[in-house]
Amino acid sequence: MEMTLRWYGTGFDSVTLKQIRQVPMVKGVITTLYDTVPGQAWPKERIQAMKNEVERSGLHLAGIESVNIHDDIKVGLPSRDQYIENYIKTLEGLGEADIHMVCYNFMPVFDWTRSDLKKSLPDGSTVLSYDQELVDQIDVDKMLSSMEANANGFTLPGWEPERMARVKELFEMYKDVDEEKLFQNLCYFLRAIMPTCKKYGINMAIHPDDPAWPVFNLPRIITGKEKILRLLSAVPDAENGLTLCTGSLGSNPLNDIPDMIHAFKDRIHFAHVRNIHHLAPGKFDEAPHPTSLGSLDIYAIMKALFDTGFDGPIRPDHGRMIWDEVAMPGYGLYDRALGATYLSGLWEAIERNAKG
Ligand code: DNO
Repeated sequence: MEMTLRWYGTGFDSVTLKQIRQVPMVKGVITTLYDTVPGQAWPKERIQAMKNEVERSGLHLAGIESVNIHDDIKVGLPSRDQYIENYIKTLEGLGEADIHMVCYNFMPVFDWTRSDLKKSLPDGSTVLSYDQELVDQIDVDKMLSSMEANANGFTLPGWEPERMARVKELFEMYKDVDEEKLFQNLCYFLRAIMPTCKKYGINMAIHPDDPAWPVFNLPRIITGKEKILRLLSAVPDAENGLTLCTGSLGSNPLNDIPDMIHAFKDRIHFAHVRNIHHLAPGKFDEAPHPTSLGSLDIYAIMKALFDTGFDGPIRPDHGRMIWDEVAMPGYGLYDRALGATYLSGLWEAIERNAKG
């Protein structure tokens, strides 16, 4: 595995490449062109400039999170073919720049959803949290303004202001899209891009839905073992794989993540590892990474990744906000650096034990 940190790019992130370079064991970053919009073909010069900037700092560009998918592709409109063509152009640019992993999601309207971006814990830190009862009571507009108001001035990933400005229209677009239709549209998209992925050796890593159940009555299809296995077999190419996000899949306590890792094995192309604390059905806080501080067995998760020979990029995921840091919610430096070091320590112990 390659330990990485997510980085949003100069001008979009409070964390610098220099700081990331100083986190023990972190060798790479996962980044993106944060100011591109879904559906746009990424200019090759910009891809190369992004890569050069990362490499100048002594880090490896280990993959992209995300190349977002245009809603017309998710809804399955006739215009999707044009957007798929643009996506393919972006993949060609990435392949030519020697970038081989792309994380994306297929969630309608919203990417990840939280009801609170700054919940205080007894130790004075703040975390992201989710409470289905609260979400059921608020309307979408209120949700948008509270996400924006609590984001410390940052644009949250997947909550692009241009798209959110037409959120009502987006809901309208999805009104006839049920789970099956969404699934078929995903397969259509994947089948169309697979030849390019093969040509350039690009692994596509779909991100699970977060939380792992439908929100605002929108369909969600990447929520558990059976549904993910269905996708992996519907498009059986090795390049069609998964981002194993423990926090997203782990939001549903019925998801047994080590078991899923064994079931998906070499189709896991990227891993996001973080802990969450289940409080009640549909209600959880994000938690510090160590096993004993949350509900997920992070040791068992890392061991399952090791035992299945996982060799892709991995990153600590959302951290708490600690030590008075001001950053994009979930993406401060300090707690993610602690997370990276903890995960690297677990890996070292697991590896040395395996060697005897
Ligand atoms: C949130 C992230 C997601 C993720 C996308 C992948 O913090 O985990 O925004 O990057 O769903 O496309």
